[in-house]
Amino acid sequence: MEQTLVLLKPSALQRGIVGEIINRFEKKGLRLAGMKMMQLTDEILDEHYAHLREKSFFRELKDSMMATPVIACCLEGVEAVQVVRAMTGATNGRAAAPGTIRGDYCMSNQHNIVHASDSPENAAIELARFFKREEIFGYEPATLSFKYSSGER
Ligand code: IDP
Ligand code: MG
Repeated sequence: MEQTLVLLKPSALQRGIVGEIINRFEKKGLRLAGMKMMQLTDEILDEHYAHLREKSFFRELKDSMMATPVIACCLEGVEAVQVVRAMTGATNGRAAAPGTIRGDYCMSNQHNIVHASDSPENAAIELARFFKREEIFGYEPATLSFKYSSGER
């Protein structure tokens, strides 16, 4: 089954909505396979946001991601990457559809509550960046047969 990385950004911690956001993923039926609080560094953000290195907002983005610790989550499910991206919504909270996390909880292009991996390939790279192997847990959900038909699992 597919796994994806979600980071609850400092904007989520400062707003006190960490539980609400995680609750959405749990209710959807995604399995929480890993979760930890961590203080990000310049080095890890240089890697994580390498595609934005040339942008004028890069420094401010990195500073905003280090303003408090973040909560890193590994979520698992069938097609988890695209499911979580759909739940996350467009990058800019003002443009994100109501019903999505960014659409419901923020007004900003930068302070947009969550990071979510954008492809299975990047999810694997990002999970390895934020989690050690032993921090990802492989228990079987008791409700699995009620979440997916046998052909879907
Ligand atoms: P994504 O988070 O929706 O995948 P990316 O383009 O990968 O969007 O950008 C990573 C993060 O960089 C965004 O979540 C947001 O916090 C920040 N960001 C992206 N574009 C802008 C911008 O134009 N101004 C300020 N911050 C931005
Ligand atoms: Mg991205």
